[in-house]
Amino acid sequence: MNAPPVQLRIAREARVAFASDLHLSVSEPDTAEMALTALRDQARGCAHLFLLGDLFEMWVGDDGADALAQRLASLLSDLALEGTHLWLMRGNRDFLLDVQAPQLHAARFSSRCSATLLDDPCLIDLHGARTLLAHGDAYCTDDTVYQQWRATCRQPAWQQAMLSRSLAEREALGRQAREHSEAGKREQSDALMDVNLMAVEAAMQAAQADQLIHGHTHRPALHRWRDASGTERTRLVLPDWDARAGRGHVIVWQDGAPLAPG
Ligand SMILES: [Mn+2]
Repeated sequence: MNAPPVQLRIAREARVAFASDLHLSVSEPDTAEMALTALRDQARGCAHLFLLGDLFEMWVGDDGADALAQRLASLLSDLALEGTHLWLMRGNRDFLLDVQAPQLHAARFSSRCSATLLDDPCLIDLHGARTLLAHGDAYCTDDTVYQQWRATCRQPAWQQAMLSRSLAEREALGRQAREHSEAGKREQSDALMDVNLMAVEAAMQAAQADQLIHGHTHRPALHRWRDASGTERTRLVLPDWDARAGRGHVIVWQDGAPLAPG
């Protein structure tokens, strides 16, 4: 099997910052302040900053960008001016980020951030290691109800139908979907909400990746293990952000490994 090509090579000298699951929302101002401040302070001076999905608690189209989204965009643009390369990935909350439609009269959000949108997953060479970047929800295969929804809401026809609705309608639908998913979460078992290790190994094998970096599960950890074939694998799970719980930080990769937070 031919190894898929890497989309980006990052030299060992380059410091790289990763974050995901900021879940920015005007209803959680403390978390938003904490996340924006940390991004500005910790990503400064890094050669690259990767934001791997769920930047926003809800995203109903690029025309719905609120004051918080504008602040993130200008913060990221400032970092770009200072020389940091910016990369965004969609999550399961902001899956409509950057999706274009004839009815939308708004610039792509990534361009407002001076960032490049990445596919999920995306393979890079990080300090010499083949590294798969993903939001992480695709590997939660035990949650079959969610996977059905994921397949639906990623169909171009579904997305275009959604974006043809008015912004007010989309916001109302988004709020409904969120309430529904919060109620569903409380009823679901813990294991269902985590990644399936077989799905993780299959994805890493297909990409011939040594490392996987993802968010989504809100279970920050650095996992190292050997799979059945004896191949050594690393999986870094990024933290989500919650000011009340004191959770959330930017992970900085330096000299081939993540630095300890703090
Ligand atoms: Mn997520």
